[in-house]
Amino acid sequence: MSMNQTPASERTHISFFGKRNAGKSSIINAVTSQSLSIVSDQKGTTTDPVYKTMELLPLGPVMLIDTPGIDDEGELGELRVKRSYQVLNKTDIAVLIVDAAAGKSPEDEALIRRFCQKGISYLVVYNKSDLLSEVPQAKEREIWVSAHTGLNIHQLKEKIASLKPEDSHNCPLVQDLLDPLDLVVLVVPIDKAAPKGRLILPQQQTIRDILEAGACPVVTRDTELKDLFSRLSVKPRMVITDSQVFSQVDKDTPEDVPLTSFSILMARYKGDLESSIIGAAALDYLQDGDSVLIAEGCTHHRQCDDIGTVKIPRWIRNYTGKDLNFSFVSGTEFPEDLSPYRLVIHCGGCMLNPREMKYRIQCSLDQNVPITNYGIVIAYVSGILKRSLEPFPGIAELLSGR
Ligand SMILES: Nc1nc2c(ncn2[C@@H]2O[C@H](COP(=O)(O)OP(=O)(O)O)[C@@H](O)[C@H]2O)c(=O)[nH]1
Ligand SMILES: [Mg+2]
Repeated sequence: MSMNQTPASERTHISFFGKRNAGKSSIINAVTSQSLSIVSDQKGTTTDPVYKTMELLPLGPVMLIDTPGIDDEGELGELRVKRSYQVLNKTDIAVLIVDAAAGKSPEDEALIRRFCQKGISYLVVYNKSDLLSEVPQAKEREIWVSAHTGLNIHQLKEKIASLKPEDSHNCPLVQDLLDPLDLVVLVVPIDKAAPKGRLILPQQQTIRDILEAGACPVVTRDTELKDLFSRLSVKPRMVITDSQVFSQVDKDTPEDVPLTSFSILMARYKGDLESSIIGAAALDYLQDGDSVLIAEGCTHHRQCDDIGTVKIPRWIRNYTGKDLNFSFVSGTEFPEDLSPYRLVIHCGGCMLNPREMKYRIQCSLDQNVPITNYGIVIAYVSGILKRSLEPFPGIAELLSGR
């Protein structure tokens, strides 16, 4: 990912579904005016979801997702169908492509029911209209197009762009807690786990959000924090730290300065701060032999990896003193059946879009398995969760009595 691009997790995800050969790939190519997906009259040409970013006004930056057919057959085919259905979990807007001559199939109808159940805005696109002698009048949520002749492709773009995702998150990262010219100290350790030459996404986003509030970010490493405080002539509005150096930063930050972490801000931003606080409290009830699932949103993030597979299990074993079994999943895998687990600990999900993160949380809560995240766990086992929730009115009370 380039630093100059809107991160994938911030883009509206628009997915194209439909039977094999309905023309999903051709439509995406027509919409983006380029040949990105392979088009062919061979069924099952698109075998894995294909991702493409573009600007689609007035929606802004979007992620287009081309999926394999929903009617694929055989062992491999079923796997592809499953992948297509998994794409639903991150879809903000669904576009269902139907062969105009064939009409909607039972699979198409089933998909539309899924869109409705999941509260996903959708549009039905009848493609290959060039093969019809007469193009029917479009009903609501419908449009008749031809990827080949370009008929109504422009209108299709406009129609997609006018569909609003049903629930986009609207809690800001931090700017609602700041006044103009407030000084905000950000603590970013630069150790060997830090990526080379750049800051990680939650840090970039927080800096951007502070600037938007007209406040002033001061970024320092943990090793300079104490000296920084002795040089500042005004009291910072708050300190935001990387979770990994939480304990030290807690000691080095004067008691009257509010302290929180990037992970806690991200959890609030994605709407799962409350469930993850309640989830962390489940650590106190773990018993010998219990299984804990550690889930990571990406596969390539070395820093997360260390935390997830090594540090978190160690901290939890130390905190609970129990003999626990840890299982790990990463990337797009997330088990549908969570019943073997007593607790799910997820990464901050900076690479997942809010809808997918919400889906994973809902999946756990539906199965009565508490779910929390790395940053909250670290704060909890180091005994500073309460302090780090003070900047958020009404939230610290969730821990009262603890
Ligand atoms: N006549 C006609 N054929 C089309 C149109 N769009 C796609 N096709 C053809 O339908 C076949 C399947 O297209 P493709 O985009 O690969 O379908 P997908 O499997 O849904 O991705 C190809 O042979 C395309 O050339 C269209 O608008 N009109
Ligand atoms: Mg295709």
